[in-house]
Amino acid sequence: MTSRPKVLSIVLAGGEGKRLMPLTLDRAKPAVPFGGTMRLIDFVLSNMVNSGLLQVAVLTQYKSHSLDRHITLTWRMSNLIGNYVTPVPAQQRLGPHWYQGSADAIYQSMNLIRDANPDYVVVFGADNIYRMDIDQMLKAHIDSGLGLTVAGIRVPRAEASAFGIIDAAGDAKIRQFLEKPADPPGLPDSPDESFASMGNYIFNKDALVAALEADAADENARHDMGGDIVPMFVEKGDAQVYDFTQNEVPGATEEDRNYWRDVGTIDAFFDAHMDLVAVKPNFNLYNDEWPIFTYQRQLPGAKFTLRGTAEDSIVSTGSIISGGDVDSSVLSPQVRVEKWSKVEQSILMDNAQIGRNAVVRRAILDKNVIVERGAEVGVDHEADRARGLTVSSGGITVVPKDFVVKAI
Ligand code: ADQ
Repeated sequence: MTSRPKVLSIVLAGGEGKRLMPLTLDRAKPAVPFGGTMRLIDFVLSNMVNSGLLQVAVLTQYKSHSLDRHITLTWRMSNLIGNYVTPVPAQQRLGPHWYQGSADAIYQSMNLIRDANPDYVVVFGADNIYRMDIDQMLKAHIDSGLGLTVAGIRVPRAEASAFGIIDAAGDAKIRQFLEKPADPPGLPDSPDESFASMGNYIFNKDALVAALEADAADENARHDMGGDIVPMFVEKGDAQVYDFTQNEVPGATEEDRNYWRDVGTIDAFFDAHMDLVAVKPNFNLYNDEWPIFTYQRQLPGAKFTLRGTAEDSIVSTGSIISGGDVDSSVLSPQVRVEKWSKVEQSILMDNAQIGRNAVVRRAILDKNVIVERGAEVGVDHEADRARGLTVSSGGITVVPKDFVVKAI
């Protein structure tokens, strides 16, 4: 029997998520709630655990309190057999600064790599919605004999400037890598698409350590994984791409096979929720062959009274729909929707309270928001802005945590 290679997984969870404001006002982006009961980081951690990668370090930094609490409550597994998911806060160990970029975050946590002494290091981002069997990518990495494998996916060229763009000239070897180019090149067989990095990497341990040390010594570097470390491997001809369309996850449907979304903006975050509530969802949360794990509080089931309805929606535990109508929406636990109110195409996070005769349309309500009797959100964008609410370029109104929307 060949022995299993030793793998340390690192999740980069220090992103600020400025473009998700105000949802990231007082929480790190990976801690932003998603899909009613989950948080963004649950997707990568579920993928790791389902892939059999059980030694995971989560590097946190920015406003990490709720992220640390979530990881500790949800993800602290038994350490009896030496496996663990552990949050590692910014340590300020090597110099006066917090992590400067994602590469610096790993460099400053080098002791973790030294202690674990793995053959391979899996480094994944924490902000994306997808299912992936990472073991298949690891096998492709080991077979290649190269120092780095980057997961890649085709994206519309119009959106590609937000990503690292890969030129693999037809085979797997990466010829060129451009981090967030202003004018991303299209693909030879599909000019309106570009091949993007998913921000997920597998390294040979020694090659990663050498690259991080070279990067740390370079005063002009941004100390960024996509901006500095990946190009270093590409220049040496030591990087390949793993095409995500090769990845097979059990229980995937025709609709959600190889689904991957970056939810870095309010509009993308909103659209990914709408993908969940379609009758044939583009992303199927109900695939229990590859479960997405999260923390669940003990709450009674959702209750519908006084002819309250919900159609094409997710309604989480502890919620009460008392006479209102909910359509194409995602409701977190303990939401209340009162008589004669309407909630359409919206995301209501924990404990949102919708009063009688209120209307909530194409809106995201953060935790504990109260929409008072007769008040409206998302109906008149000028009125929304006048209250100090954010309206995205796609026309989604965002109400920050604890805000009270009064009737005008
Ligand atoms: P971005 O997501 O824009 O692009 P970045 O902001 O560095 O890159 O975030 C990557 C991951 O690292 C996220 O999970 C984030 O939370 C985390 N992170 C950022 N700074 C950190 C820090 N200082 N400490 C710890 N964690 C940190 C990246 C790649 C692109 C790729 C896209 C895909 O750089 O090449 O196309 O991801 O979404």
